[in-house]
Amino acid sequence: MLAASSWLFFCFTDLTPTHISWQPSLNAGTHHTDRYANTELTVRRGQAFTITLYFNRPQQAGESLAFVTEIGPAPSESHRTKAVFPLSQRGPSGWSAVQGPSESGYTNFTISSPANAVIGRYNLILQVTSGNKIFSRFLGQFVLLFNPWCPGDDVYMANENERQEYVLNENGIIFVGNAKYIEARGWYYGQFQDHILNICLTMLDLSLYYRQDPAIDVSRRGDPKYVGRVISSMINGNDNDNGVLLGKWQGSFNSHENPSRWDGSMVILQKWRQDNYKPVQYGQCWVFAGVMCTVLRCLGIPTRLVSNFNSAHDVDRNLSIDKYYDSSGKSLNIGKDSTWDYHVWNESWFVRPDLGTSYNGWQVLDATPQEQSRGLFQCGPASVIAIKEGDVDLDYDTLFVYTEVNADCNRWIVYKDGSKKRVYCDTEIIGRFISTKAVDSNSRVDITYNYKYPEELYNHMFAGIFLYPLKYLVTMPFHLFFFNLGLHISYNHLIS
Ligand SMILES: *[C@@H]1O[C@H](CO)[C@@H](O)[C@H](O)[C@H]1NC(C)=O
Ligand SMILES: *[C@@H]1O[C@H](CO)[C@@H](O)[C@H](O)[C@H]1NC(C)=O
Ligand SMILES: *[C@@H]1O[C@H](CO)[C@@H](O)[C@H](O)[C@H]1NC(C)=O
Ligand SMILES: [Ca+2]
Ligand SMILES: [Ca+2]
Ligand SMILES: [Ca+2]
Repeated sequence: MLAASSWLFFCFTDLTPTHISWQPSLNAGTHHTDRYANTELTVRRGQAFTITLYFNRPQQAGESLAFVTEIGPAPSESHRTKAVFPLSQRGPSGWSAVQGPSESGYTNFTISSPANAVIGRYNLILQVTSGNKIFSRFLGQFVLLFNPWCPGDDVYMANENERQEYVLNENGIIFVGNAKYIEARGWYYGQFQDHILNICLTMLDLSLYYRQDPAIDVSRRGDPKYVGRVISSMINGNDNDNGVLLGKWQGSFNSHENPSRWDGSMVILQKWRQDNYKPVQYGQCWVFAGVMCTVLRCLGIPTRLVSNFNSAHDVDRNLSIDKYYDSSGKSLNIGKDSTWDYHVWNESWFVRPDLGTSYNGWQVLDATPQEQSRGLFQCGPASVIAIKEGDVDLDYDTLFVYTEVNADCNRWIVYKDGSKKRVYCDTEIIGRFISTKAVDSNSRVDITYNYKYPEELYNHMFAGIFLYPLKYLVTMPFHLFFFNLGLHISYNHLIS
C-alpha cells in the first residue's frame, strides 16, 4: 500500500514495478506443475522460482528492495504465515530472494521458500525502501504446494517412477469385489483438471478446523499430517461440515447417483462446487477414497488407494468381530461389529517427526465415515509400520486400522438363559489380499506384508507372544490377552 503523503511524488519518481512476468513455462517445468489447469503461478515449496519485474526507471543508490509473502486471513510472522525478506538474505522465515542482472528495464528475481512452508494461495508484495520512506506494491498471487521432489520436504519421495505414479498420474485402478474374486475398476482422479486445485484449497477453508480458528488452521498447513487429517474429515459430509460426499450403503438412491456409477473424482468435485458445496449423493468407500486421493495428489502429497478384503469394522474396539447365533444357528441381531467384503482407503507418503523416524513412509488416511475420532468423522494418519508392529496407541486411529486388517472373527451361541459360548474363532479371515495398483502398470500388487506379519506367526503360541502388540498388552484387559493368545481353536466346519 502506498503511503498517502507520498503519492504525487511516487507517480513520477519513486521506483515502482510496472509489469510482472511470472515465467509460467519456466517455473511450471522445473516444479512439475505444468499440467494444472489454473493459470496463476503454481510452484512447490523448498525450491526456487523465477519472476521478472519491469520497473519505471533504474534502481538508484539508497534504494533497496524486499519481498513480502502473506497467506490466510491474519498473516503474521509468528505464525509463519507472513515473511518479509530483503534481497540476498535468508532470514529466520526461510524465505529468500536473489536479484539477477538488470537489462533494458527489467530484472529477474529468484525466490525460494522453505521446505516446510505453509501451502496454499499467497499474496506476493514488493517493498521498496528509499531513504526513510517505505512503500509496498501488491504484485499478485501464487499457489505453493507440497514438494515430493525436495529432500527437505516431509513428503519427499526418492524414486522418480513412484513420484510419477503417486503425485502426477491422473488415472488409477481401484481393486474391489471379494477375497475370492478381486476385480479392477478404473478411476479418473483428474487432479490437474479445471477448478480442481481451487476446489481443494476451498475445501481447506470450509473445514471445521478453519472455521474454529482460521489463523491457527492456516499456520498448520505446512504439515502433511495435519492437512491429511483435515481433508479426511472434509471428504465426507458428516458432522455438517459441507464435506464432499454423503455415504449410503443400502436402500434406494432415488434421484441421486448410485455410488457404483461414478468413475472418477473430477465430476464429483465439480458437482460439489456447482451445488455451492453441498455434499454430493452418494458415495461408498471407494468413492470416498478416490476423491481423497485426487485432493491429496493435487496438493502434492504422494497418495495411493489400498483395498483390504474381508475388512473388519470393530465398533467396540476389542480386536474382535463378534457375531451371535441362537442355539438353532439363526443369526441374532445383537452386536454392531461387521465385516466388509472389501474396504478402500488411502495411503499417503510422509515422515512422522511426532512418532519417530521408524514410522516414516506410508500413512493410512481413511475418509469413509465409519467411526468418529476425537469428535469428528475422520481417520488417520496412522503409520503402516505402526499397524504392522501393533503400536496401536500411536496417533492417529492406529487401533482402528489395526482391527480392520487383523481383528479375529468370533462366533457365539447365545442360550435361552442369556449365557453365551464361543464356538468359532477365525484369526486369519480378516485382512486378506491387501492390494494397490502397481507403479507404471495397471496390475495388482499385494502389500499385505506391509500391514501384518504372516498369520502363521500370530497363531504360533510363542511367536504370538513375541509379535503381539507390545504396547497393547499394557492397555488391554488381562483376560482378553489370554483370550487372544491361547484360544486360537478353529471350528472350520462352522464357516458358512
Ligand atoms: C531473465 O530470465 C529469463 C527466463 O529465465 C531469461 O530468459 C533471461 O535471459 C533473464 N534475463 C536476465 C537479464 O538475466
Ligand atoms: C482417501 O483419502 C481422502 C482424503 O481423506 C478421502 O476423501 C478418501 O475417501 C479416501 N479414500 C478412501 C478409500 O478412504
Ligand atoms: C468384545 O466386546 C463385546 C461387547 O462388549 C463382547 O460382547 C464380546 O464378547 C467381546 N469379544 C471378546 C472376544 O471378548
Ligand atoms: Ca465431514
Ligand atoms: Ca468387537
Ligand atoms: Ca489375524
